Amino acid sequence: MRIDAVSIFPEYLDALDISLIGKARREGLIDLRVHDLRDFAHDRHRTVDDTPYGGGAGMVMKAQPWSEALTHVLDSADGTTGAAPVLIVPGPGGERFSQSTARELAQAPWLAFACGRYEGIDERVYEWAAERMEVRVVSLGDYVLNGGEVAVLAMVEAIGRLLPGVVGNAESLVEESHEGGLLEYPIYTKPAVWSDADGIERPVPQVLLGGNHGAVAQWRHEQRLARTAARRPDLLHVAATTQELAGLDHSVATRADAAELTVLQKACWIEMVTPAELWWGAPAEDAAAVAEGLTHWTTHLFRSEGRLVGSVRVRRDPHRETTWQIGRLMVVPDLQGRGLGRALLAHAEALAPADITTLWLNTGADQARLLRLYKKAGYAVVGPGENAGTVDLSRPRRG
Ligand code: JEH
Repeated sequence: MRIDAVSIFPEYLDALDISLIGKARREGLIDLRVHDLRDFAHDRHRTVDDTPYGGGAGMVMKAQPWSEALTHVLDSADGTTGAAPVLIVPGPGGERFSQSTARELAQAPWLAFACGRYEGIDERVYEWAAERMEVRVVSLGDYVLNGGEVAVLAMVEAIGRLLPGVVGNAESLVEESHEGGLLEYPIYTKPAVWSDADGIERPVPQVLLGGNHGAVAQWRHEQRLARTAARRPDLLHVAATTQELAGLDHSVATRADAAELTVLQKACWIEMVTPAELWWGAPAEDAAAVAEGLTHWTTHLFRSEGRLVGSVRVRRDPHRETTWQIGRLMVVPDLQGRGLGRALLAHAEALAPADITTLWLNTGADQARLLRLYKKAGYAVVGPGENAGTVDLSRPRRG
């Protein structure tokens, strides 16, 4: 990937020589070129700012040095970059930068960053640039920095590590934080008991030392839920958005819900035509198997006056990162046919992160009412499922 950055403090970006991004530059995976904006100011003092029209505090960056600097960048286009870069202008009033922004920008062959200072850049620079390239004003978060350089360091690092070959371990990219909408679990390394400087012995949680992989996965999932509830409760409340589910209590399933979920599963498939053994395990699963499933999926529960009436589970496809898997859509038999299933599906779809391009489902081939529901929602059968007697369905995320 080709990256250009323009700044009045080019040394600020020297940090990009270090560590993984520095290594990627030396290996030629990232071609980062930093430009000094003052090289494009032609007066004795190399002036890049002036007072704001209409009054107000501080100084504004002049249009002329910026248009010349960006022209210099545009003129360096080559066979690998395409005609023009995507221009990213960090600013406190921009769209919020997120992991999905990073994923999106990592697809571009050429990015250019314009680091403002003072109160920002003359508005006519944005108009001028937009006539020549795609321009995005992007903010790191809701706090005020003194300029765009720190934002560029953060964005280049977030984007750079997504480029093929930059982060050695491909798995570390799959296992990103926020997967399934939850925060990450706590991590530990040796020694198993650490004596701190006050002589206090701090052991690693026992479950991690036992070699019981199922127990470890369950513990980690519970830790993720507890942390998310404590630090980012907003991530647990996407449910409220779906109108039809507004009257129900929403929660994300924990191991404590496994028994109840097992009962719901059996109730939902009791009238199945096909013998349970012939297709996916759902009706046959015991509480332990259901609990195991909770560690690989985020399962959303809906209750009415405490009673579990419906559930659906979601996750990013472990093998295709832009596919969102939806499964185990269940509504208690006495409430079926009232639109709850459709609402659960909409809820599961709404949970998909922004970079998801494909929605995917698997169901029993004989589940006529579910198949009708999915087809009405725009899904098409794409082939037989992994388990006998099941089919896979999918649809593009946007119609
Ligand atoms: C800041 C680029 C170029 C300071 C104040 C104002 C806020 C209300 N997340 C981020 N925060 N700040 C930046 C950023 C990013 N990305 C950022 C920059 C520049 C990025 C110059 N500055 C300094 C600066 C004006 N205030 C903005 N307002 C919402 C608190 C009050 C006015 C502009 C530019």
